[in-house]
Amino acid sequence: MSISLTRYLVEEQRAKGRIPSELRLLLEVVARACKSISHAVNKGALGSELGDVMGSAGIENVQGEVQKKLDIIANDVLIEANEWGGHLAAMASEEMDSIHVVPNRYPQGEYLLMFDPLDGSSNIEVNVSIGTIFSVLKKVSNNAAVTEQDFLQPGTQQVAAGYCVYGPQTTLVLTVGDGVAMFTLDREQGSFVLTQENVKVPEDTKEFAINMSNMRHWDAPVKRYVDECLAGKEGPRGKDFNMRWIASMVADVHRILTRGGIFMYPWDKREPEKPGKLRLMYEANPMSWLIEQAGGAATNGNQRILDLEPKQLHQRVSVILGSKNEVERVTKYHVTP
Ligand code: P6P
Repeated sequence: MSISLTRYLVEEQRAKGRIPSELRLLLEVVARACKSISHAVNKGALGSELGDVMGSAGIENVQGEVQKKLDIIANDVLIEANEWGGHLAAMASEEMDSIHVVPNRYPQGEYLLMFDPLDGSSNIEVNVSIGTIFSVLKKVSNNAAVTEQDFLQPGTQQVAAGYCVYGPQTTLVLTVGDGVAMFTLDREQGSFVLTQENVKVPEDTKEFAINMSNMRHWDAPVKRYVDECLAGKEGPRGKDFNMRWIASMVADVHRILTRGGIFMYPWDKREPEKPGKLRLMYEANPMSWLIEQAGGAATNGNQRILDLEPKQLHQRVSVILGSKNEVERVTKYHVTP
């Protein structure tokens, strides 16, 4: 008999005492919002009631990236779905400069929700998988007014993290600290059904993911690692490697959780003042926790991503994550060149 997301979360709450009911309710609301986003994404250019949803909204977000209409739709869906439930104090999003405090007309809860509402949006108009990434923290300060400071907690403090990938299937991938579970959307039932649990990332791999066009800008340790992969059987690794780069972190991470691999978006010389391209709070931290919960590893080249003390809500970070032995090798090249 199939197990729904609801039943999985009730078991995590009731049988294992892993999560309180407030967090279970929050995760159910996030999953429902992902279903709505999946519906909007699947309509693609047919989403005509919203005008050119596939195209640009002509607005730049805090990252300086031009927002696609679907980015904004996804952001609004998550905000509207989550603000009335009474389990959140505030939300933060890649698409919003500052935090969104739950309006006074609704009860405030103890959780903080962060998300990248539609990651990989450069793939929207070419019909390639994109996704929503989310991370949940608890508000730990006692001050009544929730501020950005409340969000600045290391990734080890997350109480739930996950993503929903909108691809050939819509799949929600989640951890509450009890391993990683995958739920596939059954469109006939309209519910997420458990299709894999205790997901494990193989410790070794022959597949790496990086944007090779940036090679001339990389630091020496990354260049050394990739050169060794490219040298294949005749080189120091003694085996051939395959390369993938979907330009959608959700899709690349989903592949790694499914069959192993290493994903790298390292610091490079193009914008040396930036530690990396990807954002720590709502991309790297949730993905790193998922990978670690599945037996993989995640560093910024020098240290564990989940241990990083955040200084700013939208701060960026260099990301190396996936199969444990490969991540350790790249990290070793950084630490002891
Ligand atoms: P590039 C998408 O914009 C994203 O944030 C990640 O999902 C993806 O891994 C990366 O950027 C792709 O970056 O420079 O290869 O387009």
